[in-house]
Amino acid sequence: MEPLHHDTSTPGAGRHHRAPRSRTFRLTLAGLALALTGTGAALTPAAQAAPETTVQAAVQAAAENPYERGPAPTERSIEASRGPYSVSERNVSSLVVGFGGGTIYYPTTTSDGTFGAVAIAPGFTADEGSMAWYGPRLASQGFVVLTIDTNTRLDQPGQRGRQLLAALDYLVEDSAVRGRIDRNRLAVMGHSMGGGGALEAASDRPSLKAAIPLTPWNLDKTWGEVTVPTFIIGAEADSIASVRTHAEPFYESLRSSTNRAYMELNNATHFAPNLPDTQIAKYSLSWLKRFVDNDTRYEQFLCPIPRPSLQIEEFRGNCPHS
Ligand code: 9J3
Ligand code: ZN
Repeated sequence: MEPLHHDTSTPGAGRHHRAPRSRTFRLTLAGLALALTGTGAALTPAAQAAPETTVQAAVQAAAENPYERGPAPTERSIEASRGPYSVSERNVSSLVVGFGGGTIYYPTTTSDGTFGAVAIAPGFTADEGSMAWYGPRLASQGFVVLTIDTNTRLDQPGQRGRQLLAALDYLVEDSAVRGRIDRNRLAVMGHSMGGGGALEAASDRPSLKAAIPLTPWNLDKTWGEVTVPTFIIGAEADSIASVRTHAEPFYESLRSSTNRAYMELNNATHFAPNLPDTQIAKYSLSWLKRFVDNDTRYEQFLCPIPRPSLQIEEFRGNCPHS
């Protein structure tokens, strides 16, 4: 549907562009600092000034964003069906407490630091298989992903929200991959009642870094208490969770001071999020990278606000701000 009002920001407002920094550069920082410290003792204070300034600038740059993973993105890389990381999988037993089990998809390497993590819930009557495509798609770009089954397939959005949070707790506290995860960089996604659950989770746990409700369904229409950066995706032809009574009012109820965006898939149905979709993938990835990894290299895909296209009926949002 067409927006009642646009929330696009002034071009350039709140944007900050920085030159991309490569991972290799950061990995060599410690060595660089050590080398300079070692030789520094023999130098006069004047001679030290230049290299020390260089080191400080470099250390500051790394400290500004220690969470970047993978090479600088391109339109092609965010649309690709796989990113740069090889992906491994682990089953999570349905006997686990707090949610219904599921599958963890994670970057195989242990030589690239820790990763952010995202728990993903399915919709009413569905199981984790309906969300399986997000696992390797996002993990291969540098996230630990847990697609969950709910305790029962009839669980409502509030229950799905609590189960998403239990799944994140399990990931960072008990899972076999807990050592690979940065416990302070967590996100939730979900489809339909699972998307309604993602909103519930964001409302209940403001420390989350991102929420992405996909054709969300919820009886609660007002989410003004949410401060987690939230990207809502609706489908124009959704007759189960119509954008008029779900995705759009959910988005509009978010405060404009909250990082928020709304994308509506042109001509798409309620079940569009259950099959690989380039628009969902590229903008969800950009949202997770921008807000879970603080990776401003991905801001170019979110700001200026993407224009409508054959695939996108409309896009609303405020450009990412802190
Ligand atoms: O999770 C969903 O697909 C919710 C849509 C639904 O069936 O709601 C009706 C009660
Ligand atoms: Zn619309």
